[in-house]
Amino acid sequence: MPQSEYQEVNFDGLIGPTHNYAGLSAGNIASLSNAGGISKPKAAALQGLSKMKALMDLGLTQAVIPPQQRPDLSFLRKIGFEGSDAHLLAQARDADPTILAAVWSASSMWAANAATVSPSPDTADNKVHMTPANLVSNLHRSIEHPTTTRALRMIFKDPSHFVVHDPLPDQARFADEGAANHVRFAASHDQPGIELFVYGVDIHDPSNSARNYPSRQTRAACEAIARTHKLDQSKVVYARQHPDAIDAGVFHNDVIATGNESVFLYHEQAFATSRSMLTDLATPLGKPLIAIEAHDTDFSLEDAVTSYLFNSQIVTLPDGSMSLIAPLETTENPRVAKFIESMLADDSNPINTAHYLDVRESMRNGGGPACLRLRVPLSSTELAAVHQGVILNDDLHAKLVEFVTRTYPDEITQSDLLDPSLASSCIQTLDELTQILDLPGLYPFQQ
Ligand code: SUG
Repeated sequence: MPQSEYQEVNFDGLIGPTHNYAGLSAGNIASLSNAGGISKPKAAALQGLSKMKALMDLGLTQAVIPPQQRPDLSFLRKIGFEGSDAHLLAQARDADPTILAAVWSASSMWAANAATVSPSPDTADNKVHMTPANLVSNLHRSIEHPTTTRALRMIFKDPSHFVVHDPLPDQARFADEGAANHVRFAASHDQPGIELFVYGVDIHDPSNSARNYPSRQTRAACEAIARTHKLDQSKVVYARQHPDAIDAGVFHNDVIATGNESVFLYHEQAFATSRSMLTDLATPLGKPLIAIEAHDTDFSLEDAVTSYLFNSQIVTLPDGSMSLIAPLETTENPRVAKFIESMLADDSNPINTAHYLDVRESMRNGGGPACLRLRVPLSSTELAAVHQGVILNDDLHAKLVEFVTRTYPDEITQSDLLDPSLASSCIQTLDELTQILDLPGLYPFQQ
């Protein structure tokens, strides 16, 4: 398959061996309703690897981001727990089981929250800029960014092409959830893009806030990233998440809207911002914006949240057509299934195929296909400068499948989080992974 000069590369988070259901995310309905359930880490990671292989087999370039060191026992020591590993785990459970669960969470699998990415055609210095997300809204996610930053700096290490910024200040005022609240539009991936930043919190306009559930992304974070990434401000658009959508379980914008090149797929209740946003996006694009709006009469916000249609990936295939990479759950809702069918049949948009993938283990924690990946548009020169150990090919895929099958636990329950031998075997597993991906020294325990 000929590689085009410029392409979007998907970096998927490899699901880690400690994947579990702890109900840690307020406002994320799947996370809350599956709290305390039995997780299947091995099946979860194999589902993620099958998704990566499916994308690779469509002719797309696919890469892997390793999971994090979990459990993070150093965090428990930092907040005053002491003694043997068994003692530490038991003390944390007695003090607050959600702290225990936080240090075991495999939440870095949702790589869409790893960073915000601005590709080189959009930035004043023609470099790819990335800002790891501080994820301060949730304890279990706020401990991801040090390792995320290190991993991104190891993968995108060539300073002549890549700038991996420090995360924004670790404060609620700059709460940042990464690419899950960011959509880039462009006539094609190699053209200068329009970057849409979506937020739920604006301290200067508190009136329009969600009431029941937390809003995670701040406008201040969006504005800071647009500055540090050296974006052309005339090509930056800000939009506010609709508070009713957040209250219906839309904790990230990628649960209700997505885009690819000049296609914008969203639900009519996604945004509180006026419809002039569409003009703001279309004017600098240099090509008509193809807006596909799902109406409440097609399906409700609740249908959007349970089916995760908008958490599909829309990808441009090597032949120039677009495909929808959707979660299997979309086929189980007749209204959503019908909407997809008519979208595929409609020649006024370029999406004409769909692939339905089983990522159910991740879905039960509120993570669909798009959550599992960080997209990075790259030129062929930039792609050649990426650490090649993480680029998926048949050989690496087979190695990772063998590794996961041999080393990952079959199941984890919440009581397993007290087990120090599970803790040490998960750490050993990660040690082997850094050899497979050729990322020595990635984890704190290796330094
Ligand atoms: O941050 N779930 C994640 C899901 C993230 C999905 N990502 C995007 N939409 N891009 C979250 O809420 C649940 C963990 C638990 O409950 O065990 C969790 O963290």
